[in-house]
Amino acid sequence: MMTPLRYLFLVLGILIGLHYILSFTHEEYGRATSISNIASGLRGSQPPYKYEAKPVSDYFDGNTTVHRKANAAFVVLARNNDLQNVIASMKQMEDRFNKKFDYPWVFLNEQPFSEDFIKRTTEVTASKTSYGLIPKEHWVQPEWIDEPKAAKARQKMLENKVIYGGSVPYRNMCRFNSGFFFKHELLKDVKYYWRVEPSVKFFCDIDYDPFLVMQDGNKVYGFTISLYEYESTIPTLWETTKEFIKENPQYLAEGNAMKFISDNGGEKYNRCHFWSNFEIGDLDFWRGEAYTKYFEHLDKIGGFYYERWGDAPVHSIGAALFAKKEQIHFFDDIGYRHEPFQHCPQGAAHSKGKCWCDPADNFGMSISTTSPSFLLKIVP
Ligand SMILES: Nc1nc2c(ncn2[C@@H]2O[C@H](COP(=O)(O)OP(=O)(O)O)[C@@H](O)[C@H]2O)c(=O)[nH]1
Ligand SMILES: [Mg+2]
Repeated sequence: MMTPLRYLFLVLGILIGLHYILSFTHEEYGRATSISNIASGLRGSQPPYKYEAKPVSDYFDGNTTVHRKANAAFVVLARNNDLQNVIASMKQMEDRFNKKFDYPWVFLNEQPFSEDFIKRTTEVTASKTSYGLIPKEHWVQPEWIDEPKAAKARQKMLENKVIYGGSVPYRNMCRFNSGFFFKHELLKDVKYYWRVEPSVKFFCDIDYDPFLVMQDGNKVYGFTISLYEYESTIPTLWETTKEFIKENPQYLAEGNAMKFISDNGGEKYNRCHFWSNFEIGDLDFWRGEAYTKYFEHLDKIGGFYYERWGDAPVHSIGAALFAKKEQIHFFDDIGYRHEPFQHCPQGAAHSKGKCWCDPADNFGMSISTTSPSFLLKIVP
């Protein structure tokens, strides 16, 4: 005879048996009903809020097993009121790259940074941040510039609607980026830099170290977008450059990238330049004798103020003439936007980087084979 108690034990036994069978055969069921899970459910959920560093071998391709780092830093030139846009760029760089690689940030300004700027930019990264004041002589219009002549040039550019044509601060910035940022005290012991501007976008995960690409390949300049400079901002830049080369032919590198910047062996500048709001470069290259002498020559002539020479064509010409072609690197797999253009990696690079940009919206693609970055690749 089955008593009610026996029925109860039988049903319980069947239930426990079923539970064990399901736990072993269905992983999800097992996880959901484990004692620890039920207990943590009672305590409240505890997601992994803290980022856990992956083993270094997970994000270095190939054979690298030891964690190597370059002597490098991000460099951000900004004003206090650029703060919100600086933070937006930084956050993306941190998320896509730097929280794994831990490179320091260096901020430069001709005015002292505000407490708020320092607090917010420190907050958004776990890496070291430093804040530098730019010495006056690296920033303001030098005394050898004939101001009435410069003012006349600015007025003419304003009338002709040349972008930033009437601005002195913009010219100071271009001259500083061309010839001085790499001399700043905070960068004197640093070898490689990555320039980051406010309001830029980084579209893809960067799971390798571009600084090591520079170091291991003995490269001096890295870019993502190249385009044509406005003629009206640099009418005499190439003539001035040719003068320099004529007087100092010893500085021209063998196997240089003259073909990137000139279609007729140096006779004329074709206005191709690397878009310098993105740069990964070797500070020692800019501090070297060839570029230093070149910049001094340009600075004495005064075209930063009598015209509106940008740091992009000046850096590009410097890199193309004083480095070997192979020392200039196209970071094809770094998705990047600075208004109004972007570089969006294509094909396998797009999926590898889990990029969120539209591959059809790619500056290099829109001008296809006339793109300077394409030209650079085919230059023999
Ligand atoms: N401290 C400082 N930074 C500046 C000044 N003007 C421009 N910048 C920075 O220089 C870089 C280029 O300036 P931006 O306005 O982006 O010029 P654009 O990219 O050519 O339109 C950015 O990193 C700016 O934050 C300035 O007067 N003072
Ligand atoms: Mg900009």
